[in-house]
Amino acid sequence: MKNKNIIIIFLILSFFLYCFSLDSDIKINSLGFLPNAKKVASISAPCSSFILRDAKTNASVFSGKISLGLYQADVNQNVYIADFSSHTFSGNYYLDVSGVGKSITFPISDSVYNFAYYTCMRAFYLWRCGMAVEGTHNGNLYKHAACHLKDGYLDYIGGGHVIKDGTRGWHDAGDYNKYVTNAGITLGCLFLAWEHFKDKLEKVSLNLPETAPNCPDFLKELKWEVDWILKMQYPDGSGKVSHKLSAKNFNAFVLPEFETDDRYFVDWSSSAVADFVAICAMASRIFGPYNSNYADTCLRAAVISYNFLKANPSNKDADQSAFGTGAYTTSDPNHRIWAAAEMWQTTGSQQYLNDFETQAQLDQQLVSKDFDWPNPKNIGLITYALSQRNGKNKQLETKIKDAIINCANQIVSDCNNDVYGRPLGKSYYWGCNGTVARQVLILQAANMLSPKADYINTSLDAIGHIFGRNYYNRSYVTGLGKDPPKNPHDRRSGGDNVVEPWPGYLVGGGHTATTWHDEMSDYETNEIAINWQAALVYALAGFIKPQQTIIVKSKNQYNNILSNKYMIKKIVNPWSIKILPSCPFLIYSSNGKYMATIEDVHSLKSLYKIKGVFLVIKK
Ligand SMILES: [Ca+2]
Ligand SMILES: [Zn+2]
Repeated sequence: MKNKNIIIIFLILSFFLYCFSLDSDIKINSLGFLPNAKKVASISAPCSSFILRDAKTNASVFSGKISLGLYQADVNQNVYIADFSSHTFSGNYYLDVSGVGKSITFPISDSVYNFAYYTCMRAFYLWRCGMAVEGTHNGNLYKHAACHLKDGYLDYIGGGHVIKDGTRGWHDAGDYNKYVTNAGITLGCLFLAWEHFKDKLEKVSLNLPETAPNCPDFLKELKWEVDWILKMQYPDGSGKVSHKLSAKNFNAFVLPEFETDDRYFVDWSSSAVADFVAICAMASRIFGPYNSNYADTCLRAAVISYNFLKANPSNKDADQSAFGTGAYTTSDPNHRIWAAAEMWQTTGSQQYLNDFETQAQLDQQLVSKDFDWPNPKNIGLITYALSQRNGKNKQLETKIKDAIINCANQIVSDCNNDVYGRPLGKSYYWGCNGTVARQVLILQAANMLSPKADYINTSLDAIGHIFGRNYYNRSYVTGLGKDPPKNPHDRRSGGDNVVEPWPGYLVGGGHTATTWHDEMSDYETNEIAINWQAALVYALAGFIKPQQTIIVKSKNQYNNILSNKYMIKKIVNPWSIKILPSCPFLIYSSNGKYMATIEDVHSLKSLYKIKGVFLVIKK
């Protein structure tokens, strides 16, 4: 009897082990695939063929042979690639790999990246400093009260123990401080996302509080950070820019309103001044159509600091000796060249073009494949290469365009040589997941200069790697995709009472291919940060499929909409309600009650009976 029980227990355990191992070797982008794009999975177990099955009916819809396994030393694995790119029909599917098992179920659809984009962009809102924020994800409510309202003291930049307004902005990372040279590349990436994908982004509602009237939601969120950046310029009119606004030391894992140490404007650095110029110049041209006063304010500030930079040509680091928080120290040439490029693009003024071209001609490397906050130069080079303005030195223009394209070709090649489709190849270090996403800037820029399917497919490989086609078979983004990080190094997640971490945040990743630790204390591999997040938002922004929204106020309008195959969207603050991961555009009643997904068209007719304003999306 006893033996029999043991055998039964053994069989049950074996069954669970079998179930657990079902998908563990089939690594795939868990967000899914666009119908006409490349679709591959990496399988870390011997196999020779696979079947793509409909998730509902289990019917075979496609089958294929699997390529010979490739050994890759950094993961110490033989990995096999299943390619089902030629299956282009929308639906929900799984891979059935003989001898290995079944993959997770994943969608093929035009809208697979919509919700990830929405959530990752909303993550910036949830990072806001200086106001209360709240949002719901997977049924969990995340919130904190207004924080750091005393930002900050002037002691270290002259002015004594007196407060000057330095509120707003985003918390930088897992900590709550605010650093200009990291805000630089962050806003640079996000402004480029706007300039490259404005047609899509301007249609997406992010359900934000009204903190920037007349601005589309994407810019509304960016303005919260630019508002803060503007306050980092010294009040003395010199054009100097404080390097950071920070407490003296990192603090405990509590919600931000409970972090009450005094925070200070820190000494200026020339790289902070240059990033300030670049950001304010971009802000001026991008906010111009929506808020001309703000655009003027940004440009005036940029000119003052640009003149200061010109008058002070040497690199100057900030004196941070009183501070133990993030240093973000870097030498300034890569920042100065970016500042000149954005000043020219915004104003068209010859002096800035001369400054940019003089520096670019002296530059030995130009486009870098691997770049982050210490080197925002690529953003300036992309701005220059794609600029429609006249007057460029043709020879230099060609050289820079070629450098972007050559760099993109190298990224494509590195990606195709990696068994997990990692465009950064075998390069691992602090924050490298952010760089994996950031390479999409170069790929998309190359695609605008010289369109090629490889650039798009490699961009999608970057997204695929981040969302599950990797050694871990896990998403690197909290709250999204398969088996996402549970314990990011994030003071809000560690300081609240919700088990699941704050949603939509990319973690930094391992310093080798196999040393990521999903532990809160591991800031080296499991922190979150605005610069990585911005790169991910850029990467996703190119692949969303937004729908036009209309506010419905009459029965006639509603009937018209039904006949034209529009779909209804939410009404009041959908963020306060559970949102289904597969679909960002949901239907709510005016009291905030969830009604249906947009795909549930049959329910539309009954909905109008409920009082309230409906948003409607064109199919
Ligand atoms: Ca928590
Ligand atoms: Zn704060």
